[in-house]
Amino acid sequence: MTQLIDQNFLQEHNTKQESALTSDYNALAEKLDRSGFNIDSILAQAKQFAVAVPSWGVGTGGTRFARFPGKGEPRNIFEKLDDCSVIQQLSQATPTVSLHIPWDKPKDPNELRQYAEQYDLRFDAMNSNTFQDQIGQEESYKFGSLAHSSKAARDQAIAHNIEVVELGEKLGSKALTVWVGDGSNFPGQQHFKNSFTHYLESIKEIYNSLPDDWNMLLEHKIFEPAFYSTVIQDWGSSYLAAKETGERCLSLVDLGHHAPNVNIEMIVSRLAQFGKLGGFHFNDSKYGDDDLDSGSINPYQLFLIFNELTDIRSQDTTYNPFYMLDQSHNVTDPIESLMYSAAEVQRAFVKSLLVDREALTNHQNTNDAMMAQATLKQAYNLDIEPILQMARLQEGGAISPVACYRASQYRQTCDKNRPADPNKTGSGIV
Ligand code: AFD
Ligand code: MN
Ligand code: MN
Repeated sequence: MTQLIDQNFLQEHNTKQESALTSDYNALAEKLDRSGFNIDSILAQAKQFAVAVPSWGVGTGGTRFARFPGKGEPRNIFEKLDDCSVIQQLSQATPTVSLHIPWDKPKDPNELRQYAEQYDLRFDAMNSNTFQDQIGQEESYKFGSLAHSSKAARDQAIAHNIEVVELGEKLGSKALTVWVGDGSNFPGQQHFKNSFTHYLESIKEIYNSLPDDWNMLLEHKIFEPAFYSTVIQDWGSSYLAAKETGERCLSLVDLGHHAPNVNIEMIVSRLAQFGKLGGFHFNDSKYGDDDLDSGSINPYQLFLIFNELTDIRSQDTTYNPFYMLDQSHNVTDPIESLMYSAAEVQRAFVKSLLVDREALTNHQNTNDAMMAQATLKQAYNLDIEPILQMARLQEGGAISPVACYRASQYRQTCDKNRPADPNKTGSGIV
């Protein structure tokens, strides 16, 4: 396997921290043991945890006002995969990449697949893009795509999605994520029922072309780019569309795509109860944004979401939704943000394993509100960092990914080897 961070360098970096880690780990083992948890079984599950990296996340993002490019940014999908391989090598929690087409469209899919294989990277869900016009395209998406009032525009968007599925098959992907910007900016601009009907017809056509072992994931978003209404605005619309379309059509929950203060963990529970929770885009948000680093604003919410997922898995061990990060990094080095965020999601997952579920059920059944919430807090307040560090160490990653990455000078090397394209402007979002 090709590794871009020198293995000896990585080991040396780890060696300096290993004895401190061992003593922290043993102390935590003793503490967890007192509450009836075996640390090695938690460690084994932490090692299994995986979340996909979005290919679009390794470039520096931007806002509506400007983009301030970072140094040594990847200029094509191969360089993006190089960066993804570094994220995986150091964090050991991100073995897959989620591609966005046409941004990442390869000339030769086979070549791309082999390029990923040298790093032991695989491809997660494929993302189609009908929220932007592409050069040479006949119909414009200015007024929508899969839900457009014009059949020609809808057909073009359907054909694009089918092409993405065909490409994904060649790359070994097993899912298509569909997010559309369709919606309206003014009351009266669109007929709600008609545009939803068009959307349903379109996704059914895409669904019918899916291979048997694929899933289709519908991503809803409350607003933006449409500011009055969006066609798939909320989990209700998403559920209805998924239910209408077919068994392998599921809802995807992007943490940033809800109204402020919405109880996302309850949405998770509702969708799962009715067999329609297919996947996640992890990120965080404070106001109406949807792209901050996972766990950076509300880590308790992330924990509560995983608390639901672990509860669901305790009843159905085969349940395995798609996990992806979906963030835009404007002021940090994207590689650092993605490594850190993957670990934050993994942390929420590990803490959810440490909830005393029997006690929680008893408190719920006896209506002991104080002890029910305290049971969740008991797990949430634990410092489980030694488990994450040990998982990374034993899998060949870095005890401290960000520190190791900085010491490796990877970004500085990229800065030399990847001269920026002078024709690219500094404006616009990802
Ligand atoms: C935009 C959307 C959505 C989607 C992503 C990739 O808000 O989160 O997943 O683009 O298509 O950020
Ligand atoms: Mn998303
Ligand atoms: Mn988003």
